[in-house]
Amino acid sequence: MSDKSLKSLRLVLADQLTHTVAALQGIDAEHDVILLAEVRSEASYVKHHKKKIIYLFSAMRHFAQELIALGYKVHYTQYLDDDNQGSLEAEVAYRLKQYDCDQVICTFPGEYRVHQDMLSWSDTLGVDVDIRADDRFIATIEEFAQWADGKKQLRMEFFYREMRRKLNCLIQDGQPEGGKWNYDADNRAKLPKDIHIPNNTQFAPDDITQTVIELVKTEFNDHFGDFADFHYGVTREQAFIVLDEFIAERLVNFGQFQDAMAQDEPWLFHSHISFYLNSGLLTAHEIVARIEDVYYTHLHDDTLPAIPLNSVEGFIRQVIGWREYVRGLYWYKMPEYVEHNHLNAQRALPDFFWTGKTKMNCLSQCIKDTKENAYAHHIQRLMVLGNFALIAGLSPKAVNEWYLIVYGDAYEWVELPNVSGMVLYADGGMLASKPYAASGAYINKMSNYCKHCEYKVTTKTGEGACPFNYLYWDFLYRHRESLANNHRMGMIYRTMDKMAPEKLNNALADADTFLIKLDNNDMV
Ligand code: FAD
Ligand code: DLZ
Ligand code: SF4
Repeated sequence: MSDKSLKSLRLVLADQLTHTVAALQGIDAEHDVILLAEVRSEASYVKHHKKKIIYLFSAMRHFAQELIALGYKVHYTQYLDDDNQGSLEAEVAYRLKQYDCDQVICTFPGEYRVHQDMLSWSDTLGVDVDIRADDRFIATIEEFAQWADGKKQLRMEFFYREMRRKLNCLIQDGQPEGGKWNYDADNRAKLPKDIHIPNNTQFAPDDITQTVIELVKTEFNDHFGDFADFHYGVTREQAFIVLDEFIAERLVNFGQFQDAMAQDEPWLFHSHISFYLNSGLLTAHEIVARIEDVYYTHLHDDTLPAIPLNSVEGFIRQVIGWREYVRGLYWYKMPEYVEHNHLNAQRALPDFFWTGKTKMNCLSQCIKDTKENAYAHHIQRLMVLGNFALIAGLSPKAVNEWYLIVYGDAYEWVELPNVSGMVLYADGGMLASKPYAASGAYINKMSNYCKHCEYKVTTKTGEGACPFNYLYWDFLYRHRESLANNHRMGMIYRTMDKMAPEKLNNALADADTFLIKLDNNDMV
């Protein structure tokens, strides 16, 4: 517990840029010192995408300026400061002495390794360290554990309903709005040819951001990703503009086209708020309140167009369902979760995940988007990149590291369950009820990628066949023992059993040849 008579050093991490974050609650503005630090250990423990570092450093610098303008005492350690101590612990130790503070107050971090570190600080620093719960999430870690304890199976859908009830969100007279909790079945449309896709919200970099771009060019040039055309918001005000433009221009179509993908269209009808939400510029509570308010305002005002419930419910489910569920699962299952490899996948990550140089157009598109923007939307991450990683048997450690590096919204609490649980089935079904494996037909149904591809999606084996087609059967064949008993996989194994043996053997042989090439990093 913190003692109010003491002078506190209040640590705010790069993903805690919220004015009301726990570490700042009850602050004594006259005496306490707020510390934000750009440190080598955090910026390089994996080689984060250049745009992720630009975004975070610039957002941190803007946040510090706002705090100073509000009258707080702030120590901001810039990356190139001569007395930069290089790690969070060393920074805290040094600034404690510099400002003669008697205690440290921080907010529960987003990564297990940082939390472990923090737990040791009171011993190493010799002062009281108060690690306060992060109340920006809807569910506490304890609430998730209570919900999960004793359950044979954890499923997002049931946890999500608890979150809806907790917030009384989209609920009328105790019943879910419209009579159903989940409208996902309405959210699988392909994009029509002539659909207008609104531009994504962009901001010109200001002086602070320009300075950080120069810093990243010199200090992080060997990291993955492009720095050209940085256009993300870096303040709370800008993050709200992004949210509001999403609500005004894209929410109406978010639901039906949530799973769609299109050539050279990285943004579609998604919200692009994950950078801001995960770093704290926006909070889940305020986003959900805003969306719900807009929904009911439009519903009750005949002069305004109605916003489809499948869009509103679908969006809210992502924010208070999936996001809270993966966070709960992460803390419930760590540290073992990081070690899971249920399908014993051992293959190294092919080089093309970094370069985008592959003949498979869907993958090259998704990697190009990722490299340019530190962003890809959900179905690209899940059904193209993730699906390939799953059916090609790529190692969970390698795949997790890649996802943590390449996305601007990636922190281990949210990245790891999505990758090891949702994509790779490495946790053996703790998060998802079955692997999301799919052949090229799914990608062709949900996108126009195949039209621009050297491979032919309708060819199953042999010359020019789409690799997703034979890798899919090879995956199912390899893992028959562990997957065939899953009742959601039964039908697909019955289909496999009805296949002409020659057809299956051709698929397995093509997969072998392909995987040898993949291991050699030959062009595939
Ligand atoms: P929208 O499609 O507009 O969705 C709105 C919000 O819902 C998102 O901003 C996000 O906060 C939340 N959300 C949606 N799906 C999920 C989910 N599965 N888990 C958690 N939150 C979700 N999201 C991250 O924030 N960080 C990650 O590191 C991350 N890694 C992922 C890795 C894989 C393999 C997969 C399949 C998904 C991952 N996601 C991750 C979830 C999702 O892809 C992103 O949240 C989303 O693409 C962000 O874009 P958006 O803001 O436009 O999202
Ligand atoms: C991701 C990141 C980066 C790139 N840099 C910093 C930094 O310089 N200072 C900081 O406080 N945090 C940084 N982070 C975020 C942390 O690595 C970590 O992911 C989160 O704080 C979650 O615990
Ligand atoms: Fe991807 Fe296959 Fe379609 Fe090519 S044909 S874009 S590899 S799914």
